[in-house]
Amino acid sequence: MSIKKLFKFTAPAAVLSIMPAIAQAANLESDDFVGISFWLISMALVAATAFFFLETQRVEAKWKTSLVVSGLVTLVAAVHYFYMRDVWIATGDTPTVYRYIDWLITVPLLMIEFYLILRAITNVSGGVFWRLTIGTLVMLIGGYLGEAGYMNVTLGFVIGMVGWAYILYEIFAGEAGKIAAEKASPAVASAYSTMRWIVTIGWAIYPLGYFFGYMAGGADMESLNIIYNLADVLNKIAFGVIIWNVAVSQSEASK
Ligand SMILES: *C/C=C(C)/C=C/C=C(C)/C=C/C1=C(C)CCCC1(C)C
Repeated sequence: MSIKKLFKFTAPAAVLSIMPAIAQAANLESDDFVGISFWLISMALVAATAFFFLETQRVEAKWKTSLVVSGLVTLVAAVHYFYMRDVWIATGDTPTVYRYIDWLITVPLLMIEFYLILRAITNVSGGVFWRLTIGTLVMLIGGYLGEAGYMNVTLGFVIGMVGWAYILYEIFAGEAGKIAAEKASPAVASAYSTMRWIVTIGWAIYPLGYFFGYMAGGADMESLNIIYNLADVLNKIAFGVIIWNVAVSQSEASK
C-alpha cells in the first residue's frame, strides 16, 4: 500500500477516535498539573505522529516502515492519552487499564523497531522478532496481573522483571546485539546503541514507578502519573526521533 493510501485510511480514523475526548475535555482545572501533563503530552504525541508520517516522504524506501511504525506508536499512545486524561480529570484515579492496553500495543511496536533497523541493513532471522515479542508479553502480563490485583504484587513484579531482562539480553548480547556489533554502519550502530540505552534507562522508570507505587509503602498517584507521562515522552517520542534521524541521514548519504 502506498503512503498516500495509508493516510487516506488512517487519518479519518485518527480524527474520529479523538473526537469524544475533545468534547469532554472542558473541565481541566488550572491547578491540576497531572491533568495538564496528560494534555500536553497528548498534543506532543499528535504532532509527533503527523511529523513521522509526513517524513516518510523524505527517506529511502527501506527506511519508510521504521518511520511508519514510529508514527503508529505515537498515534496509539495519543488516543490512549485522551482517554487517560479524561479518567484522571473525572475521577482522580490512575488509569491503569488504559496504560496497559497502550503498552500492550506500543511496546511490541517499539521492539519491532530494533528488528526493522537491522533488517534495513542486513538479513535478520525472524527469531529476533519473536524473542523480543515474547519478552514483552511476559513483562506486561506479569506487571498487569500484579498491578490489577490478580496476582501477588511482588510475584507480578518479578515475572515482569524477567521479561524485561530477557529483552535486554537479546538486544545487548543476543543475536540482535551481535548483528548490530558486526554488520551495522557507524550511523546505524550509534542509533541502535542509543535505542538500547533508552530501553535500559528510560524503561527502568516504569518498574521503579511500580516498585514505589505498590511495594515500598506506596507513592502518591500524582507523582506516579507525572513520572509515567514524562517517561513516555522519552520512550515514545525521543525514541522515534532517533530512528527518524538515522533514516534521514542514511538516505541522504546514499544519494
Ligand atoms: C511507551 C510505553 C513503554 C515503553 C512502556 C514500557 C513499560 C515497561 C518497561 C514496564 C515494565 C515493568 C517491569 C519491568 C516490571 C513489572 C512492572 C512493569 C510492567 C511496570
